[in-house]
Amino acid sequence: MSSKNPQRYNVTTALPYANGPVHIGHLAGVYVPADIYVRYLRAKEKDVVFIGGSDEHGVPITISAKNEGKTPQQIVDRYHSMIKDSFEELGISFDIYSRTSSQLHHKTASDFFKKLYENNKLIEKTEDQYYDQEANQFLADRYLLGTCPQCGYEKAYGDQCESCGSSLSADELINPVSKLSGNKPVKKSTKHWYLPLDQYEGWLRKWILEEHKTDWKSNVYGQCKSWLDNGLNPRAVTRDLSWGVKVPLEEAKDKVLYVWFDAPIGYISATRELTNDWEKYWKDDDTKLVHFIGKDNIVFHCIIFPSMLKADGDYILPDNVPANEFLNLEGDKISTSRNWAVWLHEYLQDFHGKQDVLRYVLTANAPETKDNDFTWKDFQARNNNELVAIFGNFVNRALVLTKKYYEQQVPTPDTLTESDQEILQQISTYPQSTGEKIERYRLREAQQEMMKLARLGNKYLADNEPWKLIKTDEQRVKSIIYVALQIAAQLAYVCEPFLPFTARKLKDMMNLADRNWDALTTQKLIDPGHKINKATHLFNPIEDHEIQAQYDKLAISKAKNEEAEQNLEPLKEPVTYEDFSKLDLRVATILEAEKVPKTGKLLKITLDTGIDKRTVVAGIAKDHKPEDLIGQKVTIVANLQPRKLKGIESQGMILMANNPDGTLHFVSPEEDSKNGAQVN
Ligand code: B3M
Ligand code: ZN
Repeated sequence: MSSKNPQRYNVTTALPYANGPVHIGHLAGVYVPADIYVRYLRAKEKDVVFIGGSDEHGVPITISAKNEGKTPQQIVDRYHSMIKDSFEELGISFDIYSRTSSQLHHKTASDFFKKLYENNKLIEKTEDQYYDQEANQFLADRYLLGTCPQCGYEKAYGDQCESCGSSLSADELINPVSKLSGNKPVKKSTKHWYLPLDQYEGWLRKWILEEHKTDWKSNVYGQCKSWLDNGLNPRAVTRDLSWGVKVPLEEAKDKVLYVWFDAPIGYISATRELTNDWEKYWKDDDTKLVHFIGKDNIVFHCIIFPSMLKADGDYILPDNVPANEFLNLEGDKISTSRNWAVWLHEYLQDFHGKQDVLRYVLTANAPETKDNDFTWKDFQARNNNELVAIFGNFVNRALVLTKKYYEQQVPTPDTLTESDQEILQQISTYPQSTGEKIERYRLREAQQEMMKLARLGNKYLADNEPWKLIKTDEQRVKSIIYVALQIAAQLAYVCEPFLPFTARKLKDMMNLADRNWDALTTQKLIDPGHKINKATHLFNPIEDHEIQAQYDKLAISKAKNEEAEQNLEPLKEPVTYEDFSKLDLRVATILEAEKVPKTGKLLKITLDTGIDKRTVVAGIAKDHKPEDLIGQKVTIVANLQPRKLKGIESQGMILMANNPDGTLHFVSPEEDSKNGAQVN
């Protein structure tokens, strides 16, 4: 366990796949919270490295490349620079934003693998795996499509069914086909290397379920506990792919490291690229290692990567992994494929100069303990009613009145009333009350604390109305403006982790030097006579038409998605009459139907085919109740090879029309058709 008073910090952020731009979900989940945390540490002059970079391997990238007719390198080059530039413009202040296609990363990752291999920390297994003879390629994960054994969904992947969410292994898929050629794959033996996670189960239970029971977020702890309670299995760390980090073994020349093995090592290679002193950030117990990620990456950062580090033996382990939940958009899941997102690079164009507004709204709605929602209406309201009307209004009044009454100099206060003293005392507590929340990764609460300071200032001026009092009690106004400027100065420092662009502007306007966060616990941040500069507006109202433009954009995506859902499946390749004539299509009638237990979609159906009575299993339960089917005339493929579905032998297939909206309808012959009649 790393020390309670760390000498230095190593803060990493999930490496986004470089096969598309980043969106507000990524920012709210990972990058804005991480940046707040790091900026706070830097304000305390801590030794911190802030690590980011692009994840450039993995099947998603090769599929994007294939779809676009580009090479994987061209895909990652395009998106790596787009992502890097947009993070920079939003003020995500990485010390380095690296990439896993770099040579240094390939060396670091293959050396990491080699050390585990040489220290016998890996197990080898030769197994039969699916292989596409036409594409001349093994079919890993997303390259395989087939029927889900759990729910009958016919486009499940080799590693996961997106319909019922089950995680699958390729061998469980029914009737698998290659996504590359559409052909039925063959089995071919291949050797892979596995990390024996099961051997780390005892240690992980102690490290997570005991040592981190109280300091890790409940959503993280809970997911780890369920993974451990389900038992861990050896996990393949190599793949039969060409795009990735080559496995450094003579016998594995045509294999690469599994992307989730190499990607977390990207944090280490990026640190190596940043500083020769990298080892003190990865191998010294006086370093506090924190991984900022989204909830879908918890198992990789809390179970798999720590087991890799443990197996190596020289590395420290993460002190915390404050994973956030997901952010939705206008009540719907953010989706890259359905273009249902607010893309960071587009936001920066549409709302130029309003980086802090997005940071503020995403932090105010941060999905820290549960999924949350972003709406453009809320975005506009928070800008106009909080940033403009409270934060900006207060600062503008304080600075404009200082110019108007005291030629931009901080006045010497007259006697301070009790409430003035009370206010000055309160101001001095905000750095600590805000900092405590940041250190516990409660960034939404921390930002609310910062805004309490702005509300305090706004209320102080509204209650004291110096613009009226100036006519009757000039001495009193000096005290009021003096106190107001102390609040504004404190706000300039305390808002920096959240609103870095605003903090810079406000410090410039108030002519403030940088200060260590711990030196902010004072009742006097600026002295009488201190010269301030000209005030400008920190925030501007967002108009309805700007928001409407965003809703119009989303409406186009929505329309396109609905249209896409109407779109029919593209025609398959032409077949000869001979091919067709091999099918024996017949009229049949349903005699009985019942649900197959523990599946969402399967029905067991007894048919009268005119030739025989037989059982067929069909994935139609979502659209058809068994009791409604008795007597239904159907068309079947009567000579389909029988196959087992959930332990039941299915002797044929009932033809269904698969509507674009996903509903299934019978292809029924006319009522007076006879059972057994051939369909040509
Ligand atoms: N590339 C991004 C994701 O799963 C994945 C993170 C890697 S962090 C080492 O969204
Ligand atoms: Zn399924």
